[in-house]
Amino acid sequence: MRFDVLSIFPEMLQSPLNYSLLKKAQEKGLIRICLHDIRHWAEDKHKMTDDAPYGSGCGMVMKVEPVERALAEIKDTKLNPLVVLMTPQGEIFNQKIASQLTRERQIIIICGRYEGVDERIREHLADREISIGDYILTGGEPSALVLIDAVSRLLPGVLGNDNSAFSESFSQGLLEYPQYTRPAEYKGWKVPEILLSGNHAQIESWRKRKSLERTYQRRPDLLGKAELSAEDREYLQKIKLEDI
Ligand code: JCZ
Repeated sequence: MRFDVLSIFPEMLQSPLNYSLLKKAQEKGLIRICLHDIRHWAEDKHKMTDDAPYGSGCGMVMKVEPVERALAEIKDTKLNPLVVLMTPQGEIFNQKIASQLTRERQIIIICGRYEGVDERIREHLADREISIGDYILTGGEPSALVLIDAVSRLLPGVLGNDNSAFSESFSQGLLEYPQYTRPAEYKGWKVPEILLSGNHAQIESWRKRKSLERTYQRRPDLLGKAELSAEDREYLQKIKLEDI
């Protein structure tokens, strides 16, 4: 999978993409991330990538021509690239979208800056507009990092253990159960006895119950879409009645 990022501050992304699993994934050739400075495609002598909005108003708007020229050069048509515009007005990013995007071969991400982008970028150049949540950032770069990270970790070989991507929060639609490691007791704070028992069936059942409790307490909105067994539903009823 190839990611291309268009930004006027590509250095902002350099360091965060070069640690840990994303760094290893690039070294292993599982993903390739190319950062591009939009200014490179600015034509005038001032290398302008923004301009004042038509109809007046404060702030500046990202120009369409440099982005169009950049796309023309970066798009690898053999890979049928997907162009994503990061914006607060896009569909809200989630695990399902991350999973859909793993099917792409080239994702080109346009990061806006200033007060926003010329509407024609949205209309004519982007295939998809994505927001990482309902809050306003100074630019699209942090969103691009989030998208690349969330998509990359789902690709085969990126995580050490192929199963770990799936057993985590959201994949079954539930929040993660509590985890502990040594020591078994610290300052009187104890690890639940059951986890030390070695009884794997009981541990699995405890974990599932904790996931259900936590999801009910913190994110009841997730329960509607979660994949629940008859046993899970029964336990959930009990939680609701006892109001755990
Ligand atoms: C350009 N400000 C691009 C995206 N989810 C989210 N929040 N904020 C953004 C975003 C903000 C921006 C630009 C200027 C994206």
